[in-house]
Amino acid sequence: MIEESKTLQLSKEELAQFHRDGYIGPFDLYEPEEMAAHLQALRPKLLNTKNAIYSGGRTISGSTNLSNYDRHLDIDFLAEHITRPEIVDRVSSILGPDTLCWRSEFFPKYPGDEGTDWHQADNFSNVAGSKHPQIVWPEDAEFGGTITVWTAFTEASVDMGCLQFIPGSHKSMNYDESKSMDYNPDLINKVDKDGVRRGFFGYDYRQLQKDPNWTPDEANAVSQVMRQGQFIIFWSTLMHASHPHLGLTDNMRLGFAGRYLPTSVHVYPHSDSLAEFGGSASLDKFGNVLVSGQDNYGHNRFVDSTVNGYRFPVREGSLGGFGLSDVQAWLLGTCRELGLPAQDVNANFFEMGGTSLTAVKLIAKAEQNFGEDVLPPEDLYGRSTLRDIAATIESNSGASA
Ligand SMILES: O=C(O)CCC(=O)C(=O)O
Ligand SMILES: [Fe+2]
Repeated sequence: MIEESKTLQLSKEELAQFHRDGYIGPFDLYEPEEMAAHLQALRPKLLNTKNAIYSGGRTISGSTNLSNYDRHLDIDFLAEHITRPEIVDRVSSILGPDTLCWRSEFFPKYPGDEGTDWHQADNFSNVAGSKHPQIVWPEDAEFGGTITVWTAFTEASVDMGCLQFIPGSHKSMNYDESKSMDYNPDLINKVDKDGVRRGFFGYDYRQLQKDPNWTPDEANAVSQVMRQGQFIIFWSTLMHASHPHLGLTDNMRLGFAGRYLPTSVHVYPHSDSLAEFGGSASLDKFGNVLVSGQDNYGHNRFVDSTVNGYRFPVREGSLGGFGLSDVQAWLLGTCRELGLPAQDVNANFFEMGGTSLTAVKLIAKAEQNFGEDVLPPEDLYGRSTLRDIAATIESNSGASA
């Protein structure tokens, strides 16, 4: 069991690549025939929005809309999908052991549809009518954004509108999500941008540019061709887009995005409804799904089953499964939150990029969690592998190994 889950974590090399490029994959999840069969069974369920948590009201408009959000809360196959160990273990090897899924979304592209505009999302107030951030990281976190796992429910070729990424672009934002965009569904499929038809589901993402004269560095863009049933993992702060669907085939392209966060992030802290794409929906029935580990913060709402009663399986905190002590697992997760690529307890805090500033933050977090003076600076600087740091905390706090 432990051996099995271990193979699903990202390797040290993959993790380093992810931190450098802002994405990793694609990975195989379903065989194409298997995915095709799931999709066939799924289609009628997608159309039946009776039990969907945002059904009714003003949820439907434009080509993407609120009624295709969070269907993992009412469709069992999607509930299983977002909790698949192949996905969750890889995500939690990036985010730490305690991970939640806060959103899922379909991205359909029909033959002839425009490509998706280049964009980055940090706090997801980007298309929100109210302009409240939808996710808020702890104040001292180096990260922002969310991990997106985009699964190709159909084939995604260049001609059918596969994703495009600009590697390494996830570390600085070219867009200001506090600016507003006008929603104009009449322009969908009608706007040409540097020779390519692109839009953002009725919005024009260029309106959020920090510098109106800047243009994305498309020469460095890479196309993510994926076969049916594969998934790819990327930071939402990565510059991403998709090609138009050229209509050379009658088949649509369908992507399904699951979005993940550590439990330390606040989800929808400022709102009890969503207002996007010209529609709106109450968050009354919304809940996050804990997919791995546990929630030690208590500031988010969770649901433990779908509206139909399917219970979401929770992966054991993927780090805890490897014989790590609680403090070691906490330390690995915390280092990742601080932006360090911590893969195992043999890593050295300073060699993997810890600075005096990150050291101060780590000490403060350790004190917050385990008590005053549990991590004296001289001990942190003297014995700096994560194993040693955890041992220091354990012996000073009386926490058991
Ligand atoms: O599928 C697309 O065209 C866009 C997907 C996307 O922007 C996302 O998953 O964040
Ligand atoms: Fe996106």
